[in-house]
Amino acid sequence: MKSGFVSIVGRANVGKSTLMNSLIGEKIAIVSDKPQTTRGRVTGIYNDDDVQLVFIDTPGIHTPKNKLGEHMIKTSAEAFSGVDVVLFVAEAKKPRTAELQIIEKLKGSSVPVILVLNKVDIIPKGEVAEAIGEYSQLYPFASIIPVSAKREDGVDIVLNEILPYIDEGELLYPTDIATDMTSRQLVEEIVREKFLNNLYDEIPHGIAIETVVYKDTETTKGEPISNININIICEKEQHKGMIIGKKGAMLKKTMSEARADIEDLLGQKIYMECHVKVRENWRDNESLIRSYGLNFME
Ligand SMILES: Nc1nc2c(ncn2[C@@H]2O[C@H](COP(=O)(O)OP(=O)(O)OP(=O)(O)O)[C@@H](O)[C@H]2O)c(=O)[nH]1
Ligand SMILES: [Mg+2]
Repeated sequence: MKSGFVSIVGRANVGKSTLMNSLIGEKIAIVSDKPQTTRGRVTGIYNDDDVQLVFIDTPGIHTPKNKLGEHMIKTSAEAFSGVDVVLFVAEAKKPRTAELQIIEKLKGSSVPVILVLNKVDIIPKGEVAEAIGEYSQLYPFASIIPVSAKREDGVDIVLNEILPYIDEGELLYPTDIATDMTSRQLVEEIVREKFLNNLYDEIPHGIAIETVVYKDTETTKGEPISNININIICEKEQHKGMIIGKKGAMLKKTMSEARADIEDLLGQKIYMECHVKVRENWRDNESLIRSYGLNFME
């Protein structure tokens, strides 16, 4: 039996969470077309007959604009060490400043780094080849693998390249779970994902989900159902209006999309209520950040 930890790092929006989901074959990490979707450490567990890999998806590296951003960057910085392999994800294009800065950080670490060049489905072949050439001059990567995480192309090669660096070891988690996140955390993330997809500009970035009640119970027919009551926290009164929408249409649509995904993931029914609350500038308020569980490194 082999087991080990693999972290996934890179600039925001390059497809780290999409890659993790396709590596483990399950949708655990939320994905959106907006940068800074992932806010903390998200684990995804891969199992086969003789190996268990614990993937650690991290927030995209960016220049923080508030205290929440600083927490996110700290979480990412931790992922450069204390693991068996680092997957460094970038788009299959010439490296940008953010990538060059990440490479500088890698230079201080002795962990093998596999470079995953993503989104090859939308990048011309010549550009991909050029990117491989440039990156190979910059750092002694254990390997460089072009993939399309979205189409699950090349993802099996990434798994094969990881295996030589994984030592003999005991199971780290039971083999029937895909993450160590609680149902409550998964629900909060799915709701946030739907708002990221449905709203624009700063509004979804200023949303946090706070669970008030999470109670597993049974319907009158004896089927399992969870009663969930959440607060949707936003930063401004004006944002609250956008979140609720005309005659409540936005809130209704978003919550019904979330409920469908949550019931799929949990494999049971839920009953979910929500309230929208304003907490001015919560992203710069340490005690609110902590109360929403977003202080991952403390
Ligand atoms: N065309 C294409 N799009 C992709 C691919 N992988 C991811 N994407 C898209 O890129 C966007 C960002 O994907 P995420 O997986 O959320 O990126 P991330 O790196 O986790 O982003 P942060 O959590 O914000 O750091 C989404 O719109 C994805 O659908 C790919 O292989 N091809
Ligand atoms: Mg992500």
